[in-house]
Formats: sequence, structure tokens, C-alpha cells
Amino acid sequence: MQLSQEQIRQFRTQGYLILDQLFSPEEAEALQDAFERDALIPGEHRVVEQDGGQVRAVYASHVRQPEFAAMIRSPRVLGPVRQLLDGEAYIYQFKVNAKAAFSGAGWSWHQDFAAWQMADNLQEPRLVNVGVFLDEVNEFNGPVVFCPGSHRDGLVKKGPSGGPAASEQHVDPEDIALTPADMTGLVNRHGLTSARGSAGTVVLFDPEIVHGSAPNIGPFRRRLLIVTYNDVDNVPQPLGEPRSEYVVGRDTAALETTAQEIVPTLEAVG
Ligand code: HL5
Ligand code: SIN
Ligand code: MN
Repeated sequence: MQLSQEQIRQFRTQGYLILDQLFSPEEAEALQDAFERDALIPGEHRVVEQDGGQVRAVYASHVRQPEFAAMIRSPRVLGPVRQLLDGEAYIYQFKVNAKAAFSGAGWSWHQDFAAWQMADNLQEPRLVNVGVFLDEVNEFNGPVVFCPGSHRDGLVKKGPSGGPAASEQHVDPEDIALTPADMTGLVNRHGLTSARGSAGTVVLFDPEIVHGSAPNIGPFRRRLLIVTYNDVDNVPQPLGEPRSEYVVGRDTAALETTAQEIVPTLEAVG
């Protein structure tokens, strides 16, 4: 699978690109089931909401669940990722942000690369985020909102801040949040748009695009998988101890595509 020149142009100018139903409803369902299984496994990689109740995010499911291992190596994903990176890719980060119905909290306005420059001393924004909608994303369940084209301005707050992150497990966007003053100028220049679609839809987005999302006040949960691919020539050079492997991948070898299906075929099962 390859992106057209027009799709590449759209990604470069807008900072995001929606691939409607890149995965089938059956594949989305298999990924939902894999997530439900994985979310039961306790550990540091599982982040709960501030009130201690529901699961907010689960990291690194691709090393535990075969459906995710197949998904991240799918030619449908790796093809476009390699095109956009113009190089070979490995997994920098894998997470599912699970916004529970009626209660899932929002994510502050931020730029991903600001976190990775600060926490991992990552040199270049040569990454691609692939957001996979495990559930339908609509206007009620807290879609990701983008400030389209904002990635072309680079980082709003330049240079590594070096400050310690407030969250211990991962850098929460709250720790690097853009201020209302930052956002006013950005929104005046670029406007806002949200990424919505049915389960199985994919949104590719730039590591420097300004984004955030509102709490889920609706009756529909919103499980959003985000896998971040990094260029193999851009491995982070942490100044101190590297962050835990569940949050920043250490297998920096170029990923190969797989023929493995997300939904196992009958022959494979039998
Ligand atoms: N949680 C990520 C990390 O690397 C950073 C955020 O959306 C990505 C800002 O700890
Ligand atoms: C993020 O940027 O990691 C959070 C976006 C979201 O899940 O709404
Ligand atoms: Mn983000």
C-alpha cells in the first residue's frame, strides 16, 4: 500500500491525513478484543485516570499481543510510514489512549516532539504517528483536535526544557501543555479540525502538529491506538538513564512488513 502524491502533499501541508477504514470492522474488533485482554495486565505500562478508576492509557501492547504485532508490521501501515519518513522505521512508542464513556479525561494542547526532545533528547522530528480508531470517533467522545498546518512552525517552545516531568510513568501532555496565549495565536493562524471516523479508520499525524482532546462526556468509549514510528537514523541519545522500554522502544532495527493477518485465518488457527 502506497500513498498517492496528493495524499503526501496533504500530509506535508496539513500535518495529518485520514485513511478512512484502512482496517475492516472485523480487524477493528480483533484489535478491540486484544486491547481488552491486554488492559487486564497490571504493571507500570498501564496508566490510570487521576481518580484512580478507569484505565487512561496502556503502553507497548505490541510486545504482548499478536494482533498488535501484526498490525504494526502491516504493509498498509509500514508502506505509507516509509514513504513519509523517506527511510526505514522502527517503533518509538505504542500506546492505546482509552477514553471511558462519560468519564475519560482530556489531553492538554501539546506537540509530541516537545516531549520527546525533553525526555529522550531526540534530535529530529523524523517520526510519524499512526492513530488507529479502535472505536468510532465522533464529536461526542473526545476526538483528537488538530491545529492544521501548525507543524510547519516547528516547536512553539524551542529547545529542551530539561525540567523533570510531573508524571512518573510517561510525559503527560499536561506536563508540556501550551498556554491559552500560545493557542490563541495558533488558532487564529491555522484554525482547528477534529479527526473523526468509523472504527478501523487511521489518522497519520506529524510529531510537531499541535493537538489535544476534550473529555469524553458521551456514552461511547473512545479507544485510540497511537503507534509512533521513528526513522532508524534518528535514535534518541538520552543524556541520563533512558526512559523505560515500555514507553520508548529500544529495538531500533528496521521493521519488516509481515504477511501475518490481524484476524487469524482458519488455516492458521486449525
Ligand atoms: N506520553 C508520551 C511520552 O512519550 C508523550 C505525549 O502524546 C505524546 C506528549 O511519554
Ligand atoms: C495524545 O496526544 O497522546 C493524546 C490524544 C488523545 O488520545 O486524544
Ligand atoms: Mn500527542
